[in-house]
Amino acid sequence: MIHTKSQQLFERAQNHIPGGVNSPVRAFKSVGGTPVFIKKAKGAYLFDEDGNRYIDYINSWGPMILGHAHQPIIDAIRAKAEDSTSFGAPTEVEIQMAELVKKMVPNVELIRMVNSGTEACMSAVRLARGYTGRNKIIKFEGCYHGHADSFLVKAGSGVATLGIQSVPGVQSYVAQDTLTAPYNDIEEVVRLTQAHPNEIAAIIIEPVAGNMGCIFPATGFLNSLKKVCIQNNIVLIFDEVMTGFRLARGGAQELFNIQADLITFGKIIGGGLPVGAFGGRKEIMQHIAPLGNVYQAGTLSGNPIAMIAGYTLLNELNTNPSIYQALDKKTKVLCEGIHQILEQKHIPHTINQLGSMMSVHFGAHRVVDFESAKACDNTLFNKFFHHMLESGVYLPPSAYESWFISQSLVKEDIQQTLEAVAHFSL
Ligand code: HOZ
Repeated sequence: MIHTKSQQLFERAQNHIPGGVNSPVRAFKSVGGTPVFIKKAKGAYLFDEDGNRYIDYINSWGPMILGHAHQPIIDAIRAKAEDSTSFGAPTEVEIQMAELVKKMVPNVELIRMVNSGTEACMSAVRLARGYTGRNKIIKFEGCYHGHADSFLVKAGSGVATLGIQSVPGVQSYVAQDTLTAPYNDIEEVVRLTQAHPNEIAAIIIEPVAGNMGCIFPATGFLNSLKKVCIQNNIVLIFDEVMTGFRLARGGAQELFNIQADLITFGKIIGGGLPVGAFGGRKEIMQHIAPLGNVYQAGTLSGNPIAMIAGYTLLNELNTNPSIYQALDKKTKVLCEGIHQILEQKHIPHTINQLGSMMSVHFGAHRVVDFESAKACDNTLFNKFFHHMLESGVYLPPSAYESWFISQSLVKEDIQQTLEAVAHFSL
C-alpha cells in the first residue's frame, strides 16, 4: 500500500497540532508508523487520502454502529442544518431525544445533554459529590472515563497506550480523592469503603470495559457493586459511553439486568456528532442547576444538528432491535475465525467478545483486568496491527482499545479479514 499523502499530511500536521493529532491514540505512537489520514467513509469502509480502502473495525470508536454515512442520518443532518446550526436556546428535538432515551433506558428519569463522554462522566461525578456531600470516588484500574482530572488515575485507553504513570497537571489533592481497585475485585472495593466510611460519593465503572481491550464483569460483580453502594449510600455510576445502545437497546444495564443510579452516555447517542449525556434517578438528577445548585452548562449542549443525528440513529436501533442479535452473530463468526487461525499458528491469544465489542490480546493467560491486559505481548499486537493495516483492515492502533463492529460489515468483509489473519506470521 502507498501512504505518501498520509505521510506528507502527518508531517504537516505536526507543525501545528501537538503530535499531529487531536486525540493521542490516533498518532499510532505505540504501534509505530504513520497514521493514515482518512478522506471519507461509507458503510463498513474507510478510504484514506492515498485512495486505500480499509474494512473499519473502529467505527469512530463506537458511534458508527450502522456503518458510515448512514443515509437517514445524513439526510436528517442536512435538513436540520437548513434551519441554522445552533441557537443556545431550547428546541423540541431535545425533548424528543430525552423521551426516546427514557424509552430505551427505562431507569433514566431525567437526562442532561452535554458534548462528550468526558463531560458526561465529569458532570455525573460532580453531581454525585454534590448530592452526597462527599469527595472521594472509586474507579477501576484500566477503566477510562474521559480526561477530566479525577479520572486520570490508573486510566486505560490513551493513558495506558502511552504508558503514562501519573499525569502532570492533575493536582495531587484531586488525584488523592480517586481511589482505585482492580476490575472485578469486589474485596478491594469493600476494603476501600471500610477504610473510608462516609467519604465515598460514587463508584464509577464501565460495566463492560472497553479501554483496556474488551473486558467483562465477572459473574455477580456488578450486582455486588450495587449492594456495596446501597449499604454505604454511594452513588453507582455506569459509564455506558461505549456500551450504551451498543450491547442492547438499554445497554449493559439491560444485558445484565441491573440498574445504576446514574448512567453516562456518549458515542452512539450522537450518531457521529459530538454528544454526551448523563441521566438517572430523578432524586439525584434534580440537584442539577437550574433545579438544584450543582452547576453544569454548555452553549452547544443539546445542539440541534447533534440531536437530530443521535435521535435518528437511536430511533432506528429502537425500532429494529434484531440488529443486536445480527451484530452479535457476525462478531462471533469473526472471533471464532480469528481464534481458529491463531490456534493453528500456535499463537497464544485471548479473544474477548460481547455483542459487537471485542478485542484480541496476545498471551497464554486469560485477560480479566488491567494487570492481565498489561501482561500481554504488545510487540506482537503492534506487528499484527500493521500486517492487518497493510491488508486493508483497520484495527484500533492500541491493544488497550476495543474493536467495534458495525451492521454494514458483510460476510465477504469477514472473509477478507480472516484471509489477512491467515497470512500473518510471527
Ligand atoms: N480515547 C478514545 C478511545 N477510547 C480514542 C478517541 C479518538 O482518538 O478519537
